[in-house]
Order: sequence, then structure tokens, then C-alpha cells
Amino acid sequence: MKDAIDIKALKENFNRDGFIVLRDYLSSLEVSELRDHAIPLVERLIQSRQNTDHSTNLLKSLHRHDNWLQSQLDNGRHVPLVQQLAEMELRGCSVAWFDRSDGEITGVPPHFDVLRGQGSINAGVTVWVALDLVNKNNGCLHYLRGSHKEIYPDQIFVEGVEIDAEDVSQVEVKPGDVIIHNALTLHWSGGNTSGMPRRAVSYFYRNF
Ligand SMILES: O=C(O)CCC(=O)C(=O)O
Repeated sequence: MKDAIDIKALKENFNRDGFIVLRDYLSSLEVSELRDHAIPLVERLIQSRQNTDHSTNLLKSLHRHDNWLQSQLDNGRHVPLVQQLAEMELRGCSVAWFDRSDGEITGVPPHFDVLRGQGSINAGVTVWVALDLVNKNNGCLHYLRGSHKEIYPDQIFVEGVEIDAEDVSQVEVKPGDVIIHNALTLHWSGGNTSGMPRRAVSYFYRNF
């Protein structure tokens, strides 16, 4: 049997660093189920917009096209944990597809998932689920530890971040590992020059 989750320790880490990594959170069956819903849907959506110049590396609102993804967003096994970590009422707002396709050099630049300023939706949590083995060669996520507690300009993307700083964590994961981050934790991903896929699904929660 899997060890019970130590919510107190998770909360301490989440509050200190702005993110936590849950190793082996999903079983291989659960990962297959997620893959089986997300991958064909993404292929369909990409095909239906093939004559447009939209990026195919990021697709938002997958839940609008798939009831199972909608039910995961609303009532997935992770939802009570997300509420406990956030200590506030949150609602699911989007399921997104993040693909760092092979040969992509840049990745996603340092950003927050919400704005901090007055009148904005300034609190939330993101649940990032790896579908592939993810490491520094194929675009793993990076977090600036503790940045959710710092003051930054009220904007999504942040320039001039020292990406090799000591308080940056590169988070290498395998399928079934789940990362949960505070929407105000500065994070980014690398490019993918590995020849290997790097696909992930994110569930976004907001306090509105
Ligand atoms: O998967 C990525 O490369 C970036 C993901 C991200 O920024 C997010 O889920 O908030």
C-alpha cells in the first residue's frame, strides 16, 4: 500500500518554496487514462487549426472538449489536496497542454500564472502532470524557490531572471509525478534538444 500523504509536511514545503513535487502520485493506469484523453484530443485540435499560425505547444481549455478532463479539473483526486495547500476556496478554470517539442530551443520564459495587482485574480494553484520522462535536456520546469513571497512588478513575464541562481530548482520528473505550484511562484521551462518528447497537462485553479 502507498504511504499516506503527510499533509503537514507538504504544506510546510509548499509555503516555504512555492511548489512541491509528489513522486509517483498517479498510478500507471491513471497516467494512461490521462494520456488516452489528452493526446488524441490535442491531435484533433491541432488538425482542426492547421491552417492557422497558433502555437501547438500550448493548448488551453481542453476541459471544454472532454468531459473526463472536466471531471478531473473539478473533482480529480488532487483537488482536495490543492484546496488544503491553498487554504482558500479555489475553482478549476482550465486544463492545458504543454509540449516542449523536440528541437525547440527556448522553452517558456520566467513567468507567474496570475497577476498580483489590485483587482486581478491574484491567487491560485497549478497542478502539472508529466506524461513523459522530463529532465534538463528536454525542458523540465524550473522554480525560483520562495519567489511567491517576494515583491515583483505586476506582470506575468519577468525579464532579467538569473536562471542559474542557487535558489533555482530544476525539477526532473517521470510520468505519474505531479508538481503543484503556487500561481505566484516564478517558474519557467527549458528547450528540448533531447530527441525525446516532453508533454505535460496542467490543471489551473483560481480564487474567483
Ligand atoms: O510545461 C511547461 O513548459 C510550462 C508550464 C507552465 O508554465 C505552467 O504549467 O504554468
